[in-house]
Amino acid sequence: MKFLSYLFLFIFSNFYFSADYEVRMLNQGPSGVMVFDPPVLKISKGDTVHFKSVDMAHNSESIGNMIPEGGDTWMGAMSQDISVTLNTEGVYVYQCTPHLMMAMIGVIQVGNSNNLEKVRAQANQLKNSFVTNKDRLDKYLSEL
Ligand SMILES: [Cu+2]
Repeated sequence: MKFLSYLFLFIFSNFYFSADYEVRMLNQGPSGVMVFDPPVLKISKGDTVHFKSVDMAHNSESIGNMIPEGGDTWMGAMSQDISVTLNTEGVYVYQCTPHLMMAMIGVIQVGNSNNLEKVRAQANQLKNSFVTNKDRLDKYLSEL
């Protein structure tokens, strides 16, 4: 009986404390053309983000030097959903690989933003690869 109540507590606390978020990959969304929606998320350690392939020919891929040290990386296939559970705190920037030129990027803050200065410095580099929506990344980072 005691075991069962521990088991229940364990399952319940997992269920209760980790949340799920959905980010849609869109040709056109509330914040513009070729966007992740919502583009900026603030979540807790251990939460899961589900990237949904709503429109075709998008993916979600973490950007190597724009995640916290030791953070999980991911690389979704084209036109496929991908779910990512983030267990390392910090700021993560990710891209849609074929639409990086159009600044199809997104930002997730997991817990605290300890690496934000590093990410900002890298953002100045990344912006060079944008042809349109050049101010998007700054705008997203300012929302953290
Ligand atoms: Cu895309």
